[in-house]
Amino acid sequence: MYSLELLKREDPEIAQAISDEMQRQNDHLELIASENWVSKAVMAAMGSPLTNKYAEGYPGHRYYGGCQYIDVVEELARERAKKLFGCSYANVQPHSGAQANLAVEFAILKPGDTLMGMDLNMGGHLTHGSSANISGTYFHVVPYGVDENGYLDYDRLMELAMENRPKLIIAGASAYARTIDFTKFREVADACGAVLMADIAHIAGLVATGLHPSPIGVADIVTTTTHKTLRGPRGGMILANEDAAKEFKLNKAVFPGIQGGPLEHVIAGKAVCFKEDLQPEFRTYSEQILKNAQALCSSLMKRGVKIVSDGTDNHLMVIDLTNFDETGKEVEKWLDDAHITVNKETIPNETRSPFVTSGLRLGTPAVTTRGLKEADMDDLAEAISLVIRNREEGIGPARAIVAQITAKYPLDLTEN
Ligand code: DSN
Repeated sequence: MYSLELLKREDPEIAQAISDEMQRQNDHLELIASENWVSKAVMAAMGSPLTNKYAEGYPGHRYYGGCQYIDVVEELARERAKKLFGCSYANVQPHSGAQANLAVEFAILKPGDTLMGMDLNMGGHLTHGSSANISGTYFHVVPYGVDENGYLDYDRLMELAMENRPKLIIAGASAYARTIDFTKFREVADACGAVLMADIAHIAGLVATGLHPSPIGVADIVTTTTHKTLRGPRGGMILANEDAAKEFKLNKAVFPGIQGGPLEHVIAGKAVCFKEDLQPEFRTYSEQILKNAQALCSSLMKRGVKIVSDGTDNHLMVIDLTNFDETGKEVEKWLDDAHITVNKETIPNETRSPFVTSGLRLGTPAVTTRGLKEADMDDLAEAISLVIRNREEGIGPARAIVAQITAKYPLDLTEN
């Protein structure tokens, strides 16, 4: 529902920046594992007059008048989310995954209580107990990690949990390429008496389509974002079964606990996205994400590029650059110059700072939405490997490969 022409007349500076960003998205190949492109229907819902409405509270229980149509929107979003994931409770109000996680932490923990989350350096997330985040400041954090092969170390997790008796364990990651065994987390949580939360922000689309085991019915509470593999608007969500939602007072933890007015235009976008995700085409799309990840990963390994844990089970992979004596920061910049967008990433037992790193994280959800297939992944791996092997000299030849791929798969980012 947006009109760039109108914006050009009203605010040419912002219109120009948006236009430049659209050009960048079209000219670059997007391999940031957490990014994607929404449909025009999702975009239309987000750019709608729903942004004008305050609706603190929940459907049927609002603190403002005039919410009858907003209630329809939020109820549809909740119902579709429950159907998509097979659970009986959904809170679609968290503004982001970070907000969803903070709400759960607020619901379960008191300041000083013990929280276990995956170490940020090993692939975890800021909100799982990083000292730079509120979760690592207000709570006592015991991080867990991966073994020498890059796989989650469930035995060590059990030992740490029994020693430290956390009140909350978070299962989930931002840069972990292997299947997460939620039942093992459940065993640990039961053994030490912790509440188990699964953060499926990265793998939600794979979970919804049955391509990754679901934590629903295993974890007590599940959080996610809606803009990664789910291909929806930027936002968060909390899922559970009704009993757990009541026991932990999850609605209250979101509002008024940590948020004010919900973003109903975004919630409308979530509803549209969940409807799309319930269609058979979304499963086909998700299968292609996995095929592309397998193809990209094996094409890189064939070219001598080291991958943490020697492969992937999901939509992402982490390159270990130590054998090329390069940093993630350098290679991210060179790849950007070659029109390939990635992000630097710490590797297990990282020796460099998170601003420098020894690795790169790559994911296939966005290029799969763009239409790329397995054969294109081989070309893409060649471009990436040219840059890793030849540094600045590899940028020109890599960019030529990217130009061929982007011309073959143009993006349609035009107005509706
Ligand atoms: N920034 C997201 C990611 O890239 O994984 C997580 O918050």
